[in-house]
Amino acid sequence: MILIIGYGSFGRKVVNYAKILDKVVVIDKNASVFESLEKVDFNYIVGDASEKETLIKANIQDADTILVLTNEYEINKKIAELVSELNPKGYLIVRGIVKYPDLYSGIDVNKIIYPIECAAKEVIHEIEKSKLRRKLMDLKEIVMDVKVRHNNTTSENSKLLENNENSNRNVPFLIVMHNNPDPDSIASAMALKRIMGKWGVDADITYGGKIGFDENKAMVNLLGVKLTHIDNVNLENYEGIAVVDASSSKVLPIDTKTHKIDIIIDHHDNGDLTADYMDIQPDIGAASTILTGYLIHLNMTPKQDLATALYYAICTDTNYFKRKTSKKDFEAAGYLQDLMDPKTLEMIENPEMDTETMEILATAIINRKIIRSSIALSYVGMIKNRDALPKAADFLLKMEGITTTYVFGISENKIHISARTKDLRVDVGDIMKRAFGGGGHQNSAAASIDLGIFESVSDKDSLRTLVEEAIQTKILEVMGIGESGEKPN
Ligand SMILES: [Mn+2]
Repeated sequence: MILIIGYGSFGRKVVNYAKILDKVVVIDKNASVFESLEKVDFNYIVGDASEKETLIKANIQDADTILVLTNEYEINKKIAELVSELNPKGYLIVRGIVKYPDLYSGIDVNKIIYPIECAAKEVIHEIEKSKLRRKLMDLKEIVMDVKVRHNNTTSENSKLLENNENSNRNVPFLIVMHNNPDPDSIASAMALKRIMGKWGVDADITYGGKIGFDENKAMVNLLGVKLTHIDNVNLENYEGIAVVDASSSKVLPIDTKTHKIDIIIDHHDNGDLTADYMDIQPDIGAASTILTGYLIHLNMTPKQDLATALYYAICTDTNYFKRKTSKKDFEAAGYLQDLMDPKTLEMIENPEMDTETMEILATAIINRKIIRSSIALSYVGMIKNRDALPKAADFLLKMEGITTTYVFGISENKIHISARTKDLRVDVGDIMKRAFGGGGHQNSAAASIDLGIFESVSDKDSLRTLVEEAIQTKILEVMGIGESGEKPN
């Protein structure tokens, strides 16, 4: 049984819903509130609920839930006291007032509700929705404008087009990802392309640098994402440019001085670019979260491939929710989790390792030199695939007792060094910078230096000794550690 005390406008609403759930008994001291009812399909008692007798008459001991909803707060408090005394097992919900947050202190109340605040929150939620609606209207307008401009130029050049089979002229938009695109940029580009597609506007996706990391390659291959390297793109063929997961000219493969950007959707706060449409939300952990919000608002339930890409993107950009993660990132990931394909995700996260990488990992373990029992240095010799170095540096970090790793090898007349640490007192970014002019973060960094005079050394073993010596000495010097493991004076 649900006992509801107070049959005002709020109580009335609650009674209407509660009737569906269970038998309802209502108490109100004012008989007239019941008289106006056409049909009364619940039990009620006219009386003062702040008096014990009234509550007993309503069989308070049988109530599973008791709601105290009058708008007289002192009376609510008195009733709550009585209720918790007469039916301590019942779930007690009371109406509160923000002005007096301590009103019910000392009383065993299960839940205090603030009806006005609830309504206000809902309004705010609607305002947010209306803002997003407006944003997406603006986005659509810009996309459609580009399409119109594109159609005009295309018809002007139609004769030219007939003679040029390689022309991309029928695709108006180019979505540009940052150099060496990561999962967030790839997924965001995929989502934006889908959205444009829904509006009847085609887009190509391009990137600069390379798609590094086996996980990213696996993502592109397994999800069948069509990407074109910027070197194979003729920018003049496109009428509009959209940029995702970036807003800084430094990380883009196009000259932003000569090419106008129409759309920027990003979550970084260090941007220097502007566009007709800009949605930059630095509080959010991944650009894919912003685009997931777009898809939801547009009623475009993402298909499995896109859902998997967006989910993986949010996971990696927030480092599996350990880095900067907002409520919206969690909500988007929760929404996508039901739509993505866990098997594909598993394959993306654990891509097959090529033989060379495995060999380099093995060499890194065999060749390791341990300094001060926590620093591992390892020279892996000549390598074809530089991506293996950071993997080897990560891998060595898993060894017991090792907190800082440096793995280096030679490729294309350069010595490449990858450094990792889980020791917060060590800043490998700074060490790589000071030692070799490299860079990175506190916990992961890299550097490349010319082989220089070592290039003339043809004997493999001598080269090994020289390179190993030189790199090791420099690193330890910058770290302030002598080879014996002691700090030099
Ligand atoms: Mn991102």
